[in-house]
Amino acid sequence: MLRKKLIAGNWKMNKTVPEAATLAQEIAAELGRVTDVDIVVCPPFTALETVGKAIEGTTIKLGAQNMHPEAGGAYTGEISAPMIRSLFATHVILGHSERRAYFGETDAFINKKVLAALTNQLRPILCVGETLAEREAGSTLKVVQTQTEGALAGVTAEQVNNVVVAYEPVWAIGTGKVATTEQAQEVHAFIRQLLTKLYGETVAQKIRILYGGSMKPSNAPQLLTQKDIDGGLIGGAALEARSFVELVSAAA
Ligand code: 3PY
Repeated sequence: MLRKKLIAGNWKMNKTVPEAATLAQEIAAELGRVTDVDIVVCPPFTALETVGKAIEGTTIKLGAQNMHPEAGGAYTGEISAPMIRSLFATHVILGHSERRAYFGETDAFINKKVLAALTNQLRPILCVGETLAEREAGSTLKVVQTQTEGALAGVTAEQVNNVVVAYEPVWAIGTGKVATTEQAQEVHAFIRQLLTKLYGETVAQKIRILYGGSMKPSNAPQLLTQKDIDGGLIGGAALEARSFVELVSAAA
């Protein structure tokens, strides 16, 4: 089964609106006609509309970095799926380890968001991954299983086609450390096996599983040749057009 590679940029809490516009224009100029790799950019909420305009008419898709599960109401500071959809975004990153660690997000809460995103025609990029302590304790696969099953509870086989999973070992995020190709492929293969158990072979073979955690032009080519690595969720290297373009080339 040939899965089209996907490269998604997670800009995190970076870029003012003018800075985001500049980066988006540069990316659109270089990558706006690419069709052999799917490309998603996920700026901060404040820049969604501006970036959306900069990539309008190109093949590049827009994603948010988070959302609240409710459609609206008294949730000061939060943003809902319909709000994100109204800006023509198609994707939303959910369950990033920074949200889990700094904002106490649980698998149950992430599950609500996944279900709400799907109901609102947003494709979740669901992040899972273990901490260094969990890896050293030998519980990587168990942690990834609990997070994946927890986040996907109640998601049907038909809906899961719209989910992208991102394996992001927490110890490789913002640390410059990257999982070896073997470490990454082992977990990706495990996630696909788990998806096979949950949804059957045909569905699981179609789901894209991205690697995230210090992926950059120097390590991407090797990671992207692995059987179950279908692209990348990119942090730092997505903040500069040149490196993002190189990552997309590595995936082509
Ligand atoms: C990173 O590469 O640092 C990420 O967290 C991507 O989401």
